[in-house]
Amino acid sequence: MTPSDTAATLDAESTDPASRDLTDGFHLLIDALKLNGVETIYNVPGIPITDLGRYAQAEGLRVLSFRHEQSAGYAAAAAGFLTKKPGICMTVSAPGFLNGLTALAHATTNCWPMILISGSSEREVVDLQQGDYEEMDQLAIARPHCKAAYRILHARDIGVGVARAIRSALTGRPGGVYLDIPGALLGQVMDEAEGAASLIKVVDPAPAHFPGPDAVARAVEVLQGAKKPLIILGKGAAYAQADETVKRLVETLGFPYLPMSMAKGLLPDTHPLCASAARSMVLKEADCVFLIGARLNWLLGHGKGKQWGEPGSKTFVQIDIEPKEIDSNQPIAAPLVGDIESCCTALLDAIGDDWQKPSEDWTGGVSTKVKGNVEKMSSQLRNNSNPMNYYAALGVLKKAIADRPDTILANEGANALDMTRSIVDIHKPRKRIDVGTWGIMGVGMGNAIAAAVETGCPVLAVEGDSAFGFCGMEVETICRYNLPICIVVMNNNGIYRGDDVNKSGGSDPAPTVFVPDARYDRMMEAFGGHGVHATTPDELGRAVEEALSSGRPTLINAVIDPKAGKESGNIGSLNPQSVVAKMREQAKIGAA
Ligand code: ADP
Ligand code: TZD
Ligand code: MG
Repeated sequence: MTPSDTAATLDAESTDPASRDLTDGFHLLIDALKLNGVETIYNVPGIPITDLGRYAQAEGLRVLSFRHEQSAGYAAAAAGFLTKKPGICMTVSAPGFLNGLTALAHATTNCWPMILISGSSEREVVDLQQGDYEEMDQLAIARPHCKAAYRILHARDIGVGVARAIRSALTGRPGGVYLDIPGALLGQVMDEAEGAASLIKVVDPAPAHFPGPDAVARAVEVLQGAKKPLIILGKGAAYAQADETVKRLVETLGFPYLPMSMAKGLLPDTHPLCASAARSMVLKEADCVFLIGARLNWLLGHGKGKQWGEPGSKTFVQIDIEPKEIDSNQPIAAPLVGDIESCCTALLDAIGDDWQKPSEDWTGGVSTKVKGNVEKMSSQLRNNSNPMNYYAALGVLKKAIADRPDTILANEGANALDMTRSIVDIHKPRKRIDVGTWGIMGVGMGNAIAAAVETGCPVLAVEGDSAFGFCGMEVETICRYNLPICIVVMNNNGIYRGDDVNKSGGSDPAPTVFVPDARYDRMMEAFGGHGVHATTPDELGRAVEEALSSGRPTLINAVIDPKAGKESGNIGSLNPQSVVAKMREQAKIGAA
């Protein structure tokens, strides 16, 4: 501890509100967060925020300490998605701040509300670059990676700073906000009554945005004109918590729909209009695509290319709260700029009793395709291959989630992600949380912890062995807080596959390969949780059932055939090597 840090740290007696007529930066910050409904802080302690965590806990906030800021930040981001309130992550300066910054950028990219609060060195020293302990111009570094960034220099401004952070995170398109807290701010004192009067309770931070009547009429006309319409539900629709209205709209329109990864369960994946199992067919054949809280970004091939059929064959309708999203990739014939609830309600009000659902030719054709593909898949899931492939293991996990539909599925990896997404049905809204817009590894434990903490529901975390490695130390956090999380590590000995070889013939393993037959279950045992080594679907099924019914922290090391995975999972076409291979193939054909 530095001398200035000691000076800034107040006597522990000051946690007793009755004995105070002065308040300080620590307590004003805590009071401002509490006044705005914050209940949980995800953090890693250290100078200058150690006492902030202690005082926050003393004042009734739940303060969860992680082993690495990145996981604490991912948990805060996930909390934002699940609760529609900003998740709060708290870190120390420079390195702790940078560790949390990836999560802040991830939250912003995913349009989730989150606030990263980082302690920082004094501005005077930072700006003259005089070499303070963990010195860094954090505000400048954070700014390009988030929606807004603020620094508070005076205790009397804490109320305004927190209010601005909360409103910025939530209003319009949600995102990450950075709040810079110099250590000296926390130690500032002021009159308690004046301090209390300076706090702001944010009123209506995410006001309803109604689409104009012209926009609604235009959208109804385009949708009614479609012969082969398709809805794509995105995680913006899941975030919006307009579940009943979205369901009513989809069913009233009678359009087949495709849920994006985290929109799965908004309507159950087993719903008669769900077209997930006919994805290629509907993307190719639809003449009108109605995007509800989904962007035409890389995850949808930017709305063009082979998977989308003939160029120019589609008309797009889009609901989004962010006006600049419209026309970002494809021309949008009928934009509805507003929040999901208001836009869907306006559409429902505008489509009269004379609404014509699409023809049976289209919807019947889609459901026949779905049924055929679901049947094909179910025979693949009933296999007892030894070692297990992804189908064998996931058939069991699909049943576990169907039996307990309140379980939240956290998921990451490459094959472990793509196969789980396509095999495991989700039955309720916001019950799946994964790698998001960036396809980022290492979010699994933060996502799982936030899911358990924020909802109280059991969590099943399906993790590639590589993905788990980015955040695995958080099993200690899970055990420490005794969270109802069952982790299944799909252990195929490596990234994508575990059977690659070093082509130089040298003794180093190939770059994508890990220690073979590692026992991840023992990591959980090291901290008092339950570890299971599962080599068959039966063993896996029993262990998952026991974990979900007991709520005991559990890690199941599921042994997967090292040859079972595909390079890069479903996104091999994004690998530059696939372009080189195609060019070589064409050159060979040309030469022959
Ligand atoms: P996915 O990856 O599931 O396709 P995206 O993250 O690409 O979803 O898109 C989510 C979209 O939802 C973003 O463009 C965001 O602006 C929008 N959005 C977020 N919240 C709301 C809301 N309450 N109302 C309308 N649109 C929203
Ligand atoms: N680093 C980060 C932060 N995000 C990434 N997406 C990657 C690296 C690259 N990457 C992927 O895109 S998937 C993956 C990596 C390292 C791991 C895949 O291996 P896995 O899953 O064991 O998690 P499977 O089942 O073996 O495919
Ligand atoms: Mg793997």
